Amino acid sequence: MADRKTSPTTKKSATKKGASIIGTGGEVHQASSTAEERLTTNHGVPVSDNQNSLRGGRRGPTLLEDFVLREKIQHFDHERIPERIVHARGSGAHGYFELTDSLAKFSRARILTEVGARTEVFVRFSTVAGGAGSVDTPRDVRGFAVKFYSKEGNWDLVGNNIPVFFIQDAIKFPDLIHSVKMEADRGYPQAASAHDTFWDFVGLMPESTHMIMWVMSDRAIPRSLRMIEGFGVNTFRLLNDKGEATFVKFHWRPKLGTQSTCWDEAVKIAGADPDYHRRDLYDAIAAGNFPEWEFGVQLLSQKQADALPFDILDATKVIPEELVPIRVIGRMVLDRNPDNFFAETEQVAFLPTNIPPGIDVSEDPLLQGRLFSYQDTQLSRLGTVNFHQIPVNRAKGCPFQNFQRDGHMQTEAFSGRANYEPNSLADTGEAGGPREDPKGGFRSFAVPLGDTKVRLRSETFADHYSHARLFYRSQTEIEQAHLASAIVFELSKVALDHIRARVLANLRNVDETLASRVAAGLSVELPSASSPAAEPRDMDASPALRIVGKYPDTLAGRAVGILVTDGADGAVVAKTVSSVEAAGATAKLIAPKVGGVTLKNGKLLKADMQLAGAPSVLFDAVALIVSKDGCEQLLKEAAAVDFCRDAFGHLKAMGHTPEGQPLLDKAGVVPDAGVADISKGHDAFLKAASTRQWAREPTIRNLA
Ligand code: HDE
Repeated sequence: MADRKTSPTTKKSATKKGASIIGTGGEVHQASSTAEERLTTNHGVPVSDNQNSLRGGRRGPTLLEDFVLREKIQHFDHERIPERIVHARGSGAHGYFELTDSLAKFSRARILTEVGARTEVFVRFSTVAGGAGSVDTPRDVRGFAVKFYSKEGNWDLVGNNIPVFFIQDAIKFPDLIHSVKMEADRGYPQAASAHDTFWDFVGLMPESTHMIMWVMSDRAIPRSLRMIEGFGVNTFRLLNDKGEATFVKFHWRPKLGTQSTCWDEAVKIAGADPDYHRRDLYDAIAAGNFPEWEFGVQLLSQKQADALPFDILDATKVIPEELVPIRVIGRMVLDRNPDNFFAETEQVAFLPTNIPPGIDVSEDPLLQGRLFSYQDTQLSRLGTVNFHQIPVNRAKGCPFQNFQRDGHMQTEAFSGRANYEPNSLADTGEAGGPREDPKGGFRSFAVPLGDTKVRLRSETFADHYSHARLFYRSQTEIEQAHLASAIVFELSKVALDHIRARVLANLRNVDETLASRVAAGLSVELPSASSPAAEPRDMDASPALRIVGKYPDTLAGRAVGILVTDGADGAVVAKTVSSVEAAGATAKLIAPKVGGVTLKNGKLLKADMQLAGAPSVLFDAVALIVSKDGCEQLLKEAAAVDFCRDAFGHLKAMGHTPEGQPLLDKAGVVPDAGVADISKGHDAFLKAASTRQWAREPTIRNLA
């Protein structure tokens, strides 16, 4: 098959070799000189004029006969396909997975047993609630879907950055999603959970409480897609050669650690750069800063699972790492941006049913529903049963071969007469086609069922609060305050009092102090507690559920914005840039005008960004390297004052030269450990920049 990766017209600019010629109407054409560069219709007819439609006279009507125009416009009219009903907004990347530790004792899947083997992957990160054109930084769950092109067929691990889910049974999914999406009559809010219908659903479905703790935590406002954890969420099984089963939970851990934004910052980023996460991922990969994750598993025997005080088939429960440790068995590196967003990121179709032999599903009722939903949704999105033939979806690690034929957009021309099985055509020398493989093929674990047919939730799913309590109580004080404040924010946007009251009544079962904090933050009376279906239990705290303090402080993979003015000291600028880059971060020079500034030594310094388009929310730390006159100019510039005020308010490290002090004063910046004079050295600034200044927070914000 011809290499379709690049089309001649996009890869090689016709302007290079093509000559400009004057058209009949005096217009300029870029003419091709070779057949390879020639613009054609979709059917290969060379196009002579791509500027003018065919008309009855120079000023006359357009003719129906113009098939070049009609084909082009018609194709354009159909360029959009239905966006995903959930996870519509996403960003993708290619990379590889490498196994570092064999799970041969537990699984016969080659991808989990061939140590050192590299498997190609395609990953798509996403938000859940917003449409495809929504912003990147709302408070939301992030999808973390990985397609491994394994030698035994594609394996899709379609996970999230949060290890639990809102509901226990797939039958509630449409209700959950309807409640969080834009309200049915008014068509808003977009990409936001802070509204009546979502919290109405939450209050009426106490099983969502644990997930609510996670979604109201800072994990739902990540700093970067390169810095999120990932989880398979549902419990799966591994099957070994002997047919023995082990339960498994899958985990991704980012090498750069997990860091989040502040809520006020996330809101402002949405305006400053709606593509903040997409750009960050693309730029990092383009610059060779390849994001990397460790891949880990939690393994449990049936006996261990039975001994747990909760049901591992219930996706609203987490198995604390302190109870069942994570065994790291591999790593994933994303090292290539997609060539084409639509062809790859938009058309990629993940299916939880894509699992190679040696991995199997569990009876988790949420997962069971997912097994149907994804295949089905691809049909409406991609429009054909042959969506597996789209290059990004193809089984690349091995051939696919069966007797399924025809259908819309069939791109394979299968040869031979055999399109059924069994057949005996091979006996006569013809191609008989593939045959089943009882030994190596996919087999399901022989799960004993023997129950009666019922529409009932198992009583082992009844406890809706213990894990929510575990999560809340395992957080640091900072994180607890953020979580409580996030609930206050969201419930403050809820207009109906009874909805707020019901949520508060449920929160009392999680933790009395949390409920009181939220009630105080709303300035409403605390209602009496709701009656739980099962009495919540106290569990041992799990520090692994925190973000703060979980990963080492680092500036690696982050960005520092350096605001400069005319007359700035070039030596300090150069030293700041080099020390930031040596710490593994990106340095961006920001100036009042993008052309740059004239330094103290008279040299011109080009800027990367203009101040108005580079607010400090886009950076992890900032530096202010200005002259006395330059600072005076900035005092009259609201964007400069906001730059400093926001950096301080978002708990960022701020480096500055003494000349910048008046601007810091005007912005209300109070000296603390995170505000450092860099005219004499960068150590204090770099140290502060590798984390947030949590100690500052109580001085600038009234948290719940
Ligand atoms: Fe999904 N989900 N989901 N989901 N999900 C989809 O499939 C669904 C659930 C997740 O980047 C859809 O191809 C049901 C849990 C991700 O393309 C759809 C239920 C988890 C993505 C669908 C769930 C996820 C999707 C929409 C409840 C974490 C984006 C488009 C039973 C483990 C994949 C599509 C991508 C996408 C159904 C719950 C993760 C409609 C019915 C739990 C990361 O089929």
